Amino acid sequence: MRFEKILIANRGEIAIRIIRAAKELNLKTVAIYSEADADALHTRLADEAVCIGPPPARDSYLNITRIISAAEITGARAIHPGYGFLSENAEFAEICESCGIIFIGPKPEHIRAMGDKIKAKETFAKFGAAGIPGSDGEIENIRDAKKIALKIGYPVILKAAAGGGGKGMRIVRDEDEMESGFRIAQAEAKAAFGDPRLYIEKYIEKPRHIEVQVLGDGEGNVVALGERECSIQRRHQKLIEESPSVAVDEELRKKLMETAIRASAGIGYQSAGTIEFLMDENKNFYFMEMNTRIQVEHPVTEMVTGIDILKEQIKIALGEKISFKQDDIKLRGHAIECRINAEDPERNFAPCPGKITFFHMPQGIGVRFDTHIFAGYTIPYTYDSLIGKLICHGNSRLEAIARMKRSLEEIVIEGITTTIPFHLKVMNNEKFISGDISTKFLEENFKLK
Ligand code: MV4
Repeated sequence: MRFEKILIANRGEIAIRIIRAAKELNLKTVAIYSEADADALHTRLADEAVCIGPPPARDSYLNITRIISAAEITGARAIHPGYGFLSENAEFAEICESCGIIFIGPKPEHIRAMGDKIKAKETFAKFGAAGIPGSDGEIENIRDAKKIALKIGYPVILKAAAGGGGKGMRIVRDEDEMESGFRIAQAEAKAAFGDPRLYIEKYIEKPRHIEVQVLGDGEGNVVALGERECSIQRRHQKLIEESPSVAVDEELRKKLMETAIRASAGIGYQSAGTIEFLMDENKNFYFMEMNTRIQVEHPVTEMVTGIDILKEQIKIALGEKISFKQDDIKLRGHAIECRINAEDPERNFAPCPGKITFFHMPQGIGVRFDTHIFAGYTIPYTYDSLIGKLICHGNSRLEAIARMKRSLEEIVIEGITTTIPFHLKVMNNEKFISGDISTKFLEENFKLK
């Protein structure tokens, strides 16, 4: 590959993950950082680092003008946005393009199309990835909502077209609840996204969240890297993910991957992406959303496929073909990820930023810890509380769980409170061990709100 330089428009563990991939591809790296991150590891690991502003994200990691300036000053030809921040901002992707900078991610029109959940559902249905039964498109008023709900049967769920992540969502259990439910969901959607449009679906009571990782080259070639089970969530924040899912057998996996490939190839998707499905208790699966970014939980897929998703994503953006075929992909063993947050699980997961006085890394066979922390590092209160991702691989799910348990016991983080004790409880939970999980798992077994 030609000599190139890329700028990483992010911070924390994902910035480091991107720097590592870039280095292995012989690319030079430019970190950007806010004043709160002057001592952060990503600024030290990159070849160059540019301070782009004060701590608030809108003045730094979300400030498009400053980020583009940093790329121009340092001569970076490409920008990787990571996850969060500007990663799903179609306008940012367009501005990069118009400045002659490669946006390492999907085409702007795909980011935009998938950001509109009604449009995404419509598009995917056209390619044979059926969504959950409900309204065809927007519902404009309470009368129409009631009419559709009667047809599909209660309970139903109202969702924001611009939504995702649970905002502007309302479960409606009978006709009496529709009026208030509709008004609240609409108001929330308008406040959160500036877009009040809603759609309606049959509510699935105890679904699993199953997602398929894809890589596309933009010319209709798409590979699927198996599925991830992400049902263990609290307030729409994933806490534990694994691959493969215990609920998916060979036959179902084939169907899920075929569906994901057909739809992403159909739209000509380029880059790494994730197709989210909801699966009901009878193992019917429905398309829910497409995430047009590299995701936090991508390492579990890397561990079972042996494929470096970040490197593939960067290579695709720089115009290379995907270096393997669908038939080359072999899933080996089982991987689990625990997100370690600087939060107090005993106090409703309240953030606990502060100084890390001592740190010991978990090690040994099958253990990976993606983190930006080190002894002496102070976690700023300005950003989210993810401080590391512990990923354990084993030949079987039970071996991966045993490895996760011993790694959670091995790791030492002193000076702050973390979610490590919570993860140990889950790893020792009988239902988790047997694979009896759903998006209701934490509510039902841990009395969390
Ligand atoms: C649903 C659902 C049940 N039925 N849709 C939550 C976030 C948003 N992306 C979609 N979500 C859901 N949509 C229907 N028709 C249940 C959820 C849901 C959920 C989904 C995935 C993971 C965790 C969840 C927790 C609560 C609700």
